Amino acid sequence: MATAAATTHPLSSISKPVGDWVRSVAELTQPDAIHWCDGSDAEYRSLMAELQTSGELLKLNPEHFPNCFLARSHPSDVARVEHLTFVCTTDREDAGPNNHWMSPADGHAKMRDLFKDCMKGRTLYVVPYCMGPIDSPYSRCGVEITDSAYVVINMALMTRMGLPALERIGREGSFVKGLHSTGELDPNRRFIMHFPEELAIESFGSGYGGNALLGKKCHALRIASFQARNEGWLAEHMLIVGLQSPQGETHYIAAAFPSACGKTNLAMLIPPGSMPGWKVFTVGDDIAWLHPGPDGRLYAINPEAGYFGVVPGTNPKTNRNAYEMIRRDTLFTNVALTADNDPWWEGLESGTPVIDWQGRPYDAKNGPAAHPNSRFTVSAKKNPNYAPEADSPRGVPISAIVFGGRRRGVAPLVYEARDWNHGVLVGASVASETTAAAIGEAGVLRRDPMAMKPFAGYNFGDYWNHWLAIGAKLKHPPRIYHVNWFRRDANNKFLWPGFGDNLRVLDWILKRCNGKAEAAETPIGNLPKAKDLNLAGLDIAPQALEQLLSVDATEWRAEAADMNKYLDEFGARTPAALRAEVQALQKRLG
Ligand code: OXD
Ligand code: MN
Repeated sequence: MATAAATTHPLSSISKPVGDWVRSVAELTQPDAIHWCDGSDAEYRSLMAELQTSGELLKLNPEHFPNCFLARSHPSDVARVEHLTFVCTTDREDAGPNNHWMSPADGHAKMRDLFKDCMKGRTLYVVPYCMGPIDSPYSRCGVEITDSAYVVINMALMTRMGLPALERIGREGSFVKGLHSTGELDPNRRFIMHFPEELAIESFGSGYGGNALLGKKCHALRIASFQARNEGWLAEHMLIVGLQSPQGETHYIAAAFPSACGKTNLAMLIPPGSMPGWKVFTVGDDIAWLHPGPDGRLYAINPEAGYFGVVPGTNPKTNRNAYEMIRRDTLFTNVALTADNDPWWEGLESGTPVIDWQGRPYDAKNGPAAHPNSRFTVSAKKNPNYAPEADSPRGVPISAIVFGGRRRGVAPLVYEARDWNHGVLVGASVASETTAAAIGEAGVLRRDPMAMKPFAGYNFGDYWNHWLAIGAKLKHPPRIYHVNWFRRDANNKFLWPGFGDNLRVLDWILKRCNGKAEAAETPIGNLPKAKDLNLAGLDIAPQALEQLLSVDATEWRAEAADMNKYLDEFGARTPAALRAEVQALQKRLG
């Protein structure tokens, strides 16, 4: 009986709605014990100890990687499952062709069957959390109920978790209800359901981050995007980075890229040696909540408090900050091990793996040593470039919005939208090659508008309309850009060095925002000429630059036609203004 479950709650701040909900979930799931999380250090240490005793966490070499641990997930549970992720709205059209849909009644019935008695023999953890600075009017709270201690410690690193959140929920009354159980990890009994009209999430059968840490993709993107439309703001799949020029002027940029396309690297960028005086501050690496501010500018907060980053490829050359950051106080998931019990991953460029991510002796015949979607979880405060403004309740003003995708051709290194509405088309046209962040074939080109294909909690037609409406409200809207760090030559080699050198492109963007840089007008938007980019100290062939900054009208005519076809999928919900933007583009292309 749930009522007999041993309950720990030294908390006086449990409001009736939270208490009632926890009680009803306990009745359904029948846990052996209920643990109310207070977010204290003692609680964190005790959960870490329990996870080590149970073998779910392995301590890594304490001399090389102090306070670092390794978790291994089930081999069938290593990424987000988009085909099992549903948005349950009363009207199917509200979820749109961009989401899998189920009626709320069917969704609840299906999940009730899965959750029934699923926590017998387990502990039910109640995890109150706040997405965003605890004292920000832009932040939103939730409570995740889970039977996974691994999820609790991840939520403790990724969100403002514990008593202050519970107290805020008590004051506000409303909160997002997230119910999660790892179930039996059976891929046939795995569903991630969203009920945006009820501010509720139900996730069963997966322990993987994006499916199980409900504050992240489920709340801060899918539910929040729906809420944001009703309330007049935007919840976006964007990093937020502050850039201080050698002249001491700081601007903030928000940038949307599909999963595993380098958002964390850009958010933690290290300026190349040939660009002295630049400073970079990370506000966020994955999600931005954007609000029109009282001065007519757009302000951003990062709802998260930690990073759940892709590990492979991280090394002192690609991202020294991240490399240093994850050498202590970090939780690794699905990386390999060296003989010294150090974590190892492809692209580390030192050490040798002896145990693969599944705990087997490493054998190249079995594939990569670390899973391509292996992850680190670490508190944002460990980032040497953590922006103090990341905790500011009012957020940071955004000067430019940057969209990007992973494309071997067509999209140039950078171009600038003509105005906000054109920028909405630029964002809506983002296309990218798929990556290991989601189950399915990698490397397939797909449309991923605003990098939100897996995360928009409602119909993209309505979503674009909302973007247009937000622009109309802003007296000083950010300028909008598109970048492509991934363009390749005829031999399939990357044309642009990427990483720290991306600052050269951001430098041009900021100069444009300040009216200090020139651009060439093209049918797709404004491009720098090679002379407008700071290329000092960069070894790049003139032909490579020419290719990076070229716009092929034939390719772009095909691109525009494809975009029109894509917009057709959303029928009458596609805004007329977006159609008009494609027509104008086609006219310019001739
Ligand atoms: C992520 C993702 O984990 O986008 O951030 O998949
Ligand atoms: Mn992401």
